[in-house]
Amino acid sequence: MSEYGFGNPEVVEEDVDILIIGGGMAACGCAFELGRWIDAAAGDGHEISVKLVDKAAMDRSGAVAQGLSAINTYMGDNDPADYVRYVRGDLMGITREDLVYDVGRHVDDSVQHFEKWGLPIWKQEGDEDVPLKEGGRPVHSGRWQIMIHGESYKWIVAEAARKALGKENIQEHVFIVRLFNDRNDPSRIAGAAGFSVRENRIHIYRFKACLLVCGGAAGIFRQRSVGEGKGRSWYPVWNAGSTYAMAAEAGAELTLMENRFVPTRFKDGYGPVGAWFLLYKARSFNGFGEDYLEKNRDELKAVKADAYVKGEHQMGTCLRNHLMLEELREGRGPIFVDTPTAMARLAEEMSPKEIKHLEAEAWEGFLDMAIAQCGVWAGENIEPDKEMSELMPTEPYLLGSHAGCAGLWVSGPEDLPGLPDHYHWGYNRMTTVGGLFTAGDGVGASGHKFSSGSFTEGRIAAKSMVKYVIDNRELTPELDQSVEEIVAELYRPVRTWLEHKDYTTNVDVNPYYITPKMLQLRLQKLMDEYVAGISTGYQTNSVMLEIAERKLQMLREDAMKMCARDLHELLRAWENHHRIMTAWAHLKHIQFREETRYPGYYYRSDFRAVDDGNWKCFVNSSYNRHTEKWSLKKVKWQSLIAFDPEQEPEGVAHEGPDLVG
Ligand code: SFD
Ligand code: AMP
Repeated sequence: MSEYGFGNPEVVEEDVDILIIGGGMAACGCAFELGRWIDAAAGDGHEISVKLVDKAAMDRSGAVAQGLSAINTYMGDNDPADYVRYVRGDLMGITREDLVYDVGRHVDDSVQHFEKWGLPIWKQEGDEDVPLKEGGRPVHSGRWQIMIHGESYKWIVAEAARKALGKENIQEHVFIVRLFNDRNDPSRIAGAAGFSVRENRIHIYRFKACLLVCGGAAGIFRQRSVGEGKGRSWYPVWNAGSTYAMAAEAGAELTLMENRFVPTRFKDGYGPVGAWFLLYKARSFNGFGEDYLEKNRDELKAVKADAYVKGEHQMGTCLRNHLMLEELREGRGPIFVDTPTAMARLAEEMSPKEIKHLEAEAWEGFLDMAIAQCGVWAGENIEPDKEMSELMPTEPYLLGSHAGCAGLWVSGPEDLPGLPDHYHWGYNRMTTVGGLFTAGDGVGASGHKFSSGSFTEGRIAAKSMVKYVIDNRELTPELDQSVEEIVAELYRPVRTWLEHKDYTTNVDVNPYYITPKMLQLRLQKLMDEYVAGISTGYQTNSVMLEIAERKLQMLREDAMKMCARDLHELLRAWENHHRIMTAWAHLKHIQFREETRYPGYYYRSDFRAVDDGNWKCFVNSSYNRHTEKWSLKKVKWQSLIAFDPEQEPEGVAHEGPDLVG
C-alpha cells in the first residue's frame, strides 16, 4: 500500500516557464501555437519549458466534450470589422472591439487547421472535396456559423495539442485550486497548486507565465432539471468558475461579470437552437400560435432597448429572450419551435432519399453535441418532422465566449488604430497581474468567439506568453505560501472528514461538517431566489441583493467546514469554492450596475431599463483576498470600428458617460 494514504498526500513540486491551466479549446490553441514558437525560441538559444494541466482527460474535456455540430465563428468572405459590428450589437453595445477584431482576423486559419486535422466540415454542392483553405465553400447556417460533423471535434483538436506539446508535458486529472502571487512582487503571478483526482497527491507548480483557461461557470444557479435529470444543463457542469475565482483571488481585474448567458434551449434536453433558427429557418410561437417576436415589439420600448434592434428581426440574443419571457410571464406559454413546418418547407424540392438525409441531420445535430436532447425526443416519441418541440430559457451561466461576455480585463493587440491606453498596457491577453494570461471564456467584454475563437485566442496568448518569458528570463518565481500551508489548505476538507466522521452514524448529518453537495444546493437556492434566477423570472433588486450577500457570507463561513469523503468529493468541495467566488463577483457587479443592460438575461427591477447615458461603460472589479473586499468602478467604453447604419442598430452609436480611463 502507498505510504501516501487519504489525508497524507504526496507533494510533487515542478518548475516550468509556462503553465497552461485547462485543456479545453483555448488551452489546445495555446498548446498548438506554443509548439511552433518554442521551436523558434530554441533556434535563438532560449529553452522554454511548458506543462498543461487539466482536471479531466483532454480528449473529452471542457465545453466541447460531447462534440459540436457547428463552428459558430468563421469569417469566410466577411470583413472582421463586420464581425465586430455583429458582436457589439448582440451584446448591447459594450464590447472590447480590439479583442473581437483580433479574434476575427485570425480565426479562419484555426478552422482551416481543424479541417486539415480531420474535422469534417459540411460543404456546398460541388465543393465537397475542396478544403476551406483552397476555397471550398462551407455550408453556412448563419452569416458567421458553419456546419460540421463534430462528434469528435474535441478529440481532433486535443490530438494536435498533444502532438505539439508532447504527451509527457500534459498532466491530466489534476484540479488546480489556487494561484500564488510572487513573494517578492505581488503584482506578478508565480505559481499554482492543485491535487490529483485519482491519487493522493498535491501538485505545486512555479512558473514565469501562466494561461488560465478553465472555461466558464455552470452550476451556480439552481438548474431547471430536477431529480429525473439532475446534472443536465447546457453549459458543462464540470466548468465551475475556476477561471474567474482563481484570477480574482490573485488580484486580477474582472470586467462585465454582471453579464450572464441565459440560452433559449429545447426544453429538458438543453439542445441548442441555432441550427434550427438559422439553417432550418424554423419559427417559434407562444402556446396559442402567435409570433411573440412580432407581437411584443413594444416590450422593447418598455425597457428602452428598441434602439438596439435593427429591422424586423435583427436583435441581440438577450432581447429575443426578453420577448419570449413576456409570454411566459403573462401565462401564454409554452413556447414552441415549429420543426415540422421548417422541415416540410426544406423538403419541398427534395427526393425521398434527400428527405431521409435531412431527418438524419436533424438528429445528428443533437447526437453530436447534446445527446440528452435525443433522449428526450426518443423518450417522448417526438419526431421533429411531425411534432413541434418546446423551448425554454435555461438557468444562467457565466461565460465569455458564447453569447455572453463575463471575464477578465486583458490587454489587447497593439497594432490597431485609435487604441486608448486603457485597452493596451502590456502583452496581448495578459490580465492586470503580471504573467497571468487568459483566453476563451476567460476574456471578458468580447463574446461570440465560440469554439473556434477560443482556440484562436489561446494561440494569440501563446505568442505573447513566449515573448513575456523571454523578456523576463531572469525572473525566479517564489510562492507567497509555504508547502505546508498549501497542503493544509488543499486537504482541509479531507482532514475535517477524518477528524469528525465517527461523531454520527449518518454520514450526511454531522454538526462538524457540511457535504459539498448540500453546500452547492444552498448556493444554487440563494442565487436562484435572490440574484435573478429562474424562480423570480430573472429579476432582482437592491434589497434582494443585500440579503443575498449576507447569506453568501454565511455560506462562505460554512464552506470552510466542507468535508471530503474521497478524492471525488474533494474535487466537488473546491469546485464549490470557485463557484462561490464567481457567484459573489456576479452579485457585486449586478449590484453596482444600476440599470438593466441585458433585458432577457436579467432585470434590475428597480432600474428596469437600458440607461446609455450613465451606464454605457464597462464595470470592472477587483478583489483583495487579504481584506476580503471588492472594489468596483466604471471604465470608459471606446469604439474603434465606425458605426454602419446599414448593418447596425442605432443604439450601438450612442455615447456612454464621459469617464477617464
Ligand atoms: O450549439 C480545469 N459552444 C459552441 N461553440 C461553437 O463554435 N459552436 C457551437 O455549436 C457551440 N454550441 C455549444 C457550445 C458549448 C456547449 C457546452 C454546447 C454547445 C452544448 C461553445 C464552446 O464550446 C466554447 O466557446 C469553448 O469551448 C470555450 O473554450 P474554453 O477553452 O474557454 O473552455 P473549455 O473548452 O470549456 O475548456 C475548459 C477546460 O478547463 C478545464 N478545467 N483544469 C484544471 N483545473 C481546474 N480548476 C479546471 N476547471 C476547468 C476543463 O477540464 C477544460 O479542459 S451551441 O450551443 O452554440
Ligand atoms: P445557439 O445554438 O443558440 O447556441 O446559437 C448558435 C449561434 O446562432 C449563435 O451565434 C447565436 O447567436 C445564433 N442564433 C441562435 N438563434 C438565433 C436567432 N433566432 N437569430 C439569430 N441568430 C441566432
